[in-house]
Amino acid sequence: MRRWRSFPLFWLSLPLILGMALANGCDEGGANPVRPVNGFIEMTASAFEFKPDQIAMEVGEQVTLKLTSTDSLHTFIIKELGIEVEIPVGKTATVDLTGTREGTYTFYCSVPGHREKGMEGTLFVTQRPLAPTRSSGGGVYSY
Ligand SMILES: [Cu+2]
Repeated sequence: MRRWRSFPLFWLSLPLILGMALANGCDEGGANPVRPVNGFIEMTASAFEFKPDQIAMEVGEQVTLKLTSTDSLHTFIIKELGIEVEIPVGKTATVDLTGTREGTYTFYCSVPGHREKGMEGTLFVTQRPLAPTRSSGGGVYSY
């Protein structure tokens, strides 16, 4: 009988526990990079963040990044890839990421002070996963 008395307490605390877990999940939402949908990734720039700030694609994938600013002039820079575009308010700036090589690239806004306040993010370019079907013995690709 005593066991049953403590039972409701458990159920009462359950939403609390779940709620905390969910809140945590939201905080870490940025940890899951956004992937292209139909070849596009849409991103907004505002003072002082990119949304999403983590994006991912595969080598050889055709990806166009669509950038819009919600407040003032921002830029989108990836030094290693020679990408430098301005994002004026009211216009969509596009960046062609097709053919980007495997790697992890940092992008940022070059308007003075913006990067320092957090306007940066990461582009992950990964190899395509190997096809599950293997034609010959070893199971490892040889070139
Ligand atoms: Cu900016």
